[in-house]
Amino acid sequence: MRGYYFITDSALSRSGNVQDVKAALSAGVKVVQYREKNSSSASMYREALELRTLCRQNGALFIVNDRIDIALAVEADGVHLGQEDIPYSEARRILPRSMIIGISAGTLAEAREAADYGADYLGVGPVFPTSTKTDAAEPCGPELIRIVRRQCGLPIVAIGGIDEYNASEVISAGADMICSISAVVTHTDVAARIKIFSGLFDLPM
Ligand code: 3NM
Repeated sequence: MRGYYFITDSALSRSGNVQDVKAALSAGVKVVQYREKNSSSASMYREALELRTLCRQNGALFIVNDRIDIALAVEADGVHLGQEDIPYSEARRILPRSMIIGISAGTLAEAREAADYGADYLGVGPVFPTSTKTDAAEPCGPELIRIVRRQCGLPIVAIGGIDEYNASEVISAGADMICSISAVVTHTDVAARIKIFSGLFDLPM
């Protein structure tokens, strides 16, 4: 799959996660990740259920960041796990085989390890400096995308500090999908912002 990978951020959002996801789906997004760091489990469950329904109605995959319990409860399509989250092997053991597991990698070693485990896709980043994720590692640059593209067979979602000015470079380096949280959800017209990024995939490389 190629295109824009949408991630929610209620702390940065102007209109809230539900409105943002509706806008993303209207812009043609086919993968939505629910990433919520500041809510109770009860409100996460309710919101995830609503988002999951919206995604299903629009033929988009619904992925939950970190929270395997919420993902299972709402029958999400998958989970996304960071290096500090529950290990891949445990997640694979708990989750139905059909559920997607994406793993964050900030180095080639992490990408190779995730590929060896059998992850379904890689989130590679932060590509550029970002203030959205407070504990983000050192930026890896588009060069890591290029290297991972050559050395691992997995789909790559590039993330971290990507904006409309540097996104083409990341796509040319081999990213299958790109995500840009702050450059999208801090704006009032989320759909229009996404279309800027998804339009870059149509350009000749
Ligand atoms: N994960 P922005 S960087 C959620 O490197 C997240 O794994 C990252 O936000 C990683 O597009 C990041 O605003 C934040 O820079 C991305």
